[in-house]
Amino acid sequence: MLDRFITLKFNYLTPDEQLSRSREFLERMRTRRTVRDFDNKPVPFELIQNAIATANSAPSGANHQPWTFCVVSNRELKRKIRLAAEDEERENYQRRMKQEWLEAVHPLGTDWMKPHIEDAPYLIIVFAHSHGIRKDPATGAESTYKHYYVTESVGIAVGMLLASLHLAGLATLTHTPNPMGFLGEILNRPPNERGYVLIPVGYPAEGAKVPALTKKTVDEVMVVYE
Ligand code: IYR
Repeated sequence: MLDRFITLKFNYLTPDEQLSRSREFLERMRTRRTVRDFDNKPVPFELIQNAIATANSAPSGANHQPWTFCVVSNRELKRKIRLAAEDEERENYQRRMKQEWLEAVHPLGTDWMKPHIEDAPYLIIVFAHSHGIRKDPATGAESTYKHYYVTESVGIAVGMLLASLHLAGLATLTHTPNPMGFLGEILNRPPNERGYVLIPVGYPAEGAKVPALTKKTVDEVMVVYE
């Protein structure tokens, strides 16, 4: 961990450069849409790896980086994950969830069927670590240590992951099948890791449709105190 300090290398930009980068980023990010219909066209692996490296550069509580990013392209594993996710979602849509939930998700046009989990060339499944485990190098004995702000840290990292994938010209779906215990079982994750989000990544299917959503304006969400 951090036991020394180095001088920050900070890239001061000219005001023009600041504005143009900021505007360009905004315009690009505004075109991001959650996609639910994927093509099976292959995706260069480096785009996935770079997005995960970007996410891994995110700030995290005590810099513990309490996350694992599982990348699944294997057909049988994708099928298993689809079937398990559909079992949970079928229960959600048909029995488990209240009318208010059904009404809230209705405009998105979703249902329990998740063919995109198999169609997308890659699934990135993010796991959050509830605590850390370290091994004593001398004795090999394992002990646990506490993580801080796990949900916040992983959320920030996932935001950076989605931004990287979008800027790389890829489409994503942030899917949180509830409950997500099956992800840890299928991917054989250790007990301190819990499923956080399942993200199919790829290109949109030809003619893919998205709901005609609008976003709140910046004035609705920003409160300025001068
Ligand atoms: N997880 C379900 C339903 C769903 C819930 C919310 I909250 C969304 O923003 C979108 C969908 C599904 O994926 O179908």
